[in-house]
Formats: sequence, structure tokens, C-alpha cells
Amino acid sequence: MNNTLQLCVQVLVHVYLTAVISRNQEGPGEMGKAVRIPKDDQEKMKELFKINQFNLMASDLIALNRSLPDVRLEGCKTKVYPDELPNTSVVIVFHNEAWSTLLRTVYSVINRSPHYLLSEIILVDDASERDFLKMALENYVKNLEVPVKIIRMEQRSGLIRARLRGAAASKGQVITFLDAHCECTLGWLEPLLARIKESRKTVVCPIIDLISDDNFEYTAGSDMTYGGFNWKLNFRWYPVPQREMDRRKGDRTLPVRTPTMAGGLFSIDRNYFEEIGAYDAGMDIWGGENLEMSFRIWQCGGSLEIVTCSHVGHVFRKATPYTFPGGTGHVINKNNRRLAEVWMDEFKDFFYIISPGVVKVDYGDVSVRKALRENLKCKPFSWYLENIYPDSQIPRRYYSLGEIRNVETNQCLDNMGRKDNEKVGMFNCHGMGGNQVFSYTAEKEIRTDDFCLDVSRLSGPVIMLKCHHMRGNQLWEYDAETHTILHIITQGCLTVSKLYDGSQGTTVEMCNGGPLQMWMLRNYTLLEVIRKVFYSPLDYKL
Ligand code: UD2
Ligand code: MN
Repeated sequence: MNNTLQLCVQVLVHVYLTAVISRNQEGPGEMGKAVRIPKDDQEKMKELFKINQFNLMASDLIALNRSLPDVRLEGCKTKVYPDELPNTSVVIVFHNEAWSTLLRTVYSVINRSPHYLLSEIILVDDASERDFLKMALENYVKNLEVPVKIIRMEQRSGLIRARLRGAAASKGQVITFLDAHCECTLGWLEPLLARIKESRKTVVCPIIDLISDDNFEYTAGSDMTYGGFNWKLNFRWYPVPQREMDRRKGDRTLPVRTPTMAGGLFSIDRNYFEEIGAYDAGMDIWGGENLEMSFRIWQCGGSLEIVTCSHVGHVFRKATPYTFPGGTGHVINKNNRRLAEVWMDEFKDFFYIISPGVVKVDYGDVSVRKALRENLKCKPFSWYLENIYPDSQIPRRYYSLGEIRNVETNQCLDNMGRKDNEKVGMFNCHGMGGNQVFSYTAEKEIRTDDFCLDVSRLSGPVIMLKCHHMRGNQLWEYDAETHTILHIITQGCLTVSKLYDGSQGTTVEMCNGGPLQMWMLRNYTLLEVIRKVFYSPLDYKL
């Protein structure tokens, strides 16, 4: 085909697609609307839900090229990007994905990206077991307007190694990774590529919009949240702090510097991906690679941003639909240990002390990753906490970490797993971490993860409240000689008490020097003393 003819065909296809899209505005799920399944089909719907852990019946009813609302901030719609942007390969890995979600991801890339910016789409099949993902898929993608390459993993390898394979086969200047159940919206790609052109060591994520697993309704994600993580090394969304709003002078259309990324959707300069150490190929199946990459990027001189003018939807699920060979817990703990061992220095204690069970998981050999950290001259985790994530749940400086034991009852402070606004209880010390792990921080808060001991009046019950860094009711002073924990505002001492409902809890009472007000803080040390690594696996009997 000569060029003119090719162009004509492209234009015609475009006109046709536009017509189809506008004709379909009333169809199920158009404009991102929720799909309602009739009563008679509810049973069938529930059955189908189990296959992918999302409403497959709803997804299958929606056009592969459904229309979506333009959810961008007004200021984003008028931004102009340079003509000369780097092009990208889009890498989508999948294991037993549904046809409609996979193809809707592909169509949304093709229909909402300028084609000169798309080098290719690479689908990496991580040993799926469904027939339609074999020849039928291969034949189908041949007819698409953008080259689609399918790579097959010989055996189930997990998303990390599948992405490595896709990246190795890619030709674009940038690699854009997407999950296999996404929908890209209008103008999603240009701001990502423009940011990388401006700064090639910046790894960029779109705002991840929400596609409901129940009805496929499309809801805009917030530009006011960014990525963090908790002591158990779970990725979490948190509000963008004031310091980051100030840095951007309040302009919400500017990229947000984020401590971590969710992991599934991001663009990275292809050479930089190699330089910075791609992924840890020793990680299995799922999990951990997102924090590993986030820490690595920041500690080794790059930066990680959420480009708030780019929106891509993702089907968030409540449960995982596929198997984890070796067991879910084992796989995730192994991956998390690899990242903790390589990147977190002594701060891995927080992970190990709250989940002591993980130390029995073999994490394999990380010497290659440690060498990478050496070669790239990456900064310590304390630098990351201080400069990139000062509002982290992990305090950079702290006096103690572990159980808080009462001298009289020999029981431990226990949040009973009920945190927000719930009373702190007392329970037999079990040495199994979890609800009995607290850290007394340099800011003089007593916290477990993102919750702090808080009390508002003398004789009032001590509760767990989201840490607010405002001192106030969350400010405590431990005296290592008298073993008392003084609540500054009320000038009361932390005391084991019977609560009005009869349960054993804690209050603050007038200080009397009695043993019900005496506490031992595990691993307590003065900050002025050089902090040793307290943790030793023998310390926590398994
Ligand atoms: C999130 C990320 C996901 C990944 C994961 C942690 C988003 C939106 N998603 O979980 O990309 O970073 O956290 O690891 O940020 N897959 C395989 N082989 C497997 C397992 C999964 O190819 O053995 C594919 C799967 O089909 C999907 C992608 O990997 O396309 C991500 O898996 P997920 O959707 O189950 O992960 P998600 O969104 O819960
Ligand atoms: Mn996903």
C-alpha cells in the first residue's frame, strides 16, 4: 500500500470509529455509566463474577470502544505539549484476563493516543489457560491499526518477569506499562511523554481512575492523593500533604511528586528503565515490585510523579482471581523481604517487628540487587524518609519499637485490631507483633502504623486516632527512670484502668507513681545514643 492510500484508509477507519462511538452513546456503559443487569440474570452474573473477580457479564455488554467522560481539570484541557515527543511502546501483561477487558484496554490505547506516538502495543501472556487468548486473540489483533505483538511466557512467571520480557522486546523510546483491565481517557498520553521529554529520569504515573468491579461505572480518581505505604509494606493512598501543594504553588495541574506508585500504570524512558535496574527478576507472581521500584527511583537519583493531567481507569478488585503458586502469603512476603533487605536499611525493623512471621520466609539471593545499589551509589533509606517522605508512617527517628508492657499486670498495650477512634486495650503479651507493636517517636507520639495514641481529657479513655503531627492530644513524654508515660496536655499519666463498660483499658490519670502507671518500652534507647539494629530473629520466637 502506498502512503496516500494508507492515510486514506486510516482516515476512513477513524471516521467510521467516530460514527460508531457516537451511535453507541446510548449503549450499556457508554460515557462511563454503570451497567445494570436485569433481575433474571443476577444468578448467572454472580457465577460469572467468580471467573475474574469482576462483573464479567457487565463488561461483556459494554462496547470495546465505549465512550468515557472527560474528567480532567479544566486547566489540563487547554495545555499545549511539544510536537516532538518521544514515542512509546505500551506493555500489557496478563494472566487469564477476560476478552472484553483486555481488548477494551487495547482499544482505549489505540483510539485515544496519537498514532505517531505509539511505537507498538506488546501483550505478554503469562501462561494463560484460556483458549480465546490463543489463536483467536492473535487473529483479532492482526486487524488493528497499531502493531500489536503477542509474547507468550513458557510458564507462569508472574507479572514482574512478564513485564521484563515485554520491556526487553520493546522498541519505543519510552515504555508505558498498563494492567490488562484499563481504559485510557482522552489526552492521557501526551502529558506523560511530555514530562519524560522534560526530565528523562522522571518516572510518571497517570491518575488512576476507578472502574467499578460491580458495574463498570467510571469514576475520576482524585488529584489530591498520592502514594505511600504502611509498616506491613502495603501500598496505600494518602492525601497530598500541604508541603507538596505549596511546592506547586497550589497549581493542581502540575505533577505531584509521590513517594511511591501503585505499580500498574506508568511510563519510563526505556534506557532509564535499564539504567536504574529494570525490575528485580527474583520477585515472583505479584506484589512488592511497586515499592521496590519507587524506593529505587528516589534513592538512586530519579523522581516519581503523578501527572495529574493524565487519567487512566483501572478495574480495582476486592479479591484476586488467580492462583499464587507457592501460596499468596509466601509469595508476597518473599517479594517484600527482597525489597526490605535491599532498600530499607535498618528501617526494615518496622516490617519485621510488626509481622515477625515473615522472617521464616526464604527470600533467596539479593546480592545482585545490592550490587546494583552500590553501583548506582544510591542514597540510604533514611534520606528517602527525610527528604521524600517526611510524612511517612515510618518515623525517621524514634526511641522505641515493639511492645509496651505494664509493670503491674505484665500485659501489653493492644489496639485489638480496631484502630480508628477505638479504645486501646490491654492484653497478654504474645510477642507476635501485629496489634502490640508501637513506636515511641522523636516527635513524642506513640504510634502503630498511621494511628497514634490520643486522649482528650483526664480520666478519659485512650484511643487510636490517625496521627496528625500537630502534637496536641498525641504528645507523650516517657521517663525511662520512673517508667511513666506522661500525657503533656492533661498532665496525666498513662494508666491501666477498668473502663466504664467493664473492659480492661487505658486512661490518663493523675500521676501517683504506682505500678499501674509504669511501662516498659521494648527496644527503648535514647536517640542520642547511636541507634543499633535491635532486631534479631531470635528475639521473636516463631
Ligand atoms: C497492583 C497494580 C499491579 C501490580 C500490583 C503489585 C495498579 C492499578 N495495579 O495490583 O500492576 O503493580 O499492584 O504487584 O497499580 N498478572 C500476570 N501474571 C501473574 C499475576 C498477574 O501477568 O502471575 C497480570 C494481571 O493479569 C494484570 C497485572 O499483572 O494485568 C496486574 O495484576 P492485578 O491486576 O492482579 O494487580 P492489582 O491491580 O491488584
Ligand atoms: Mn489490576
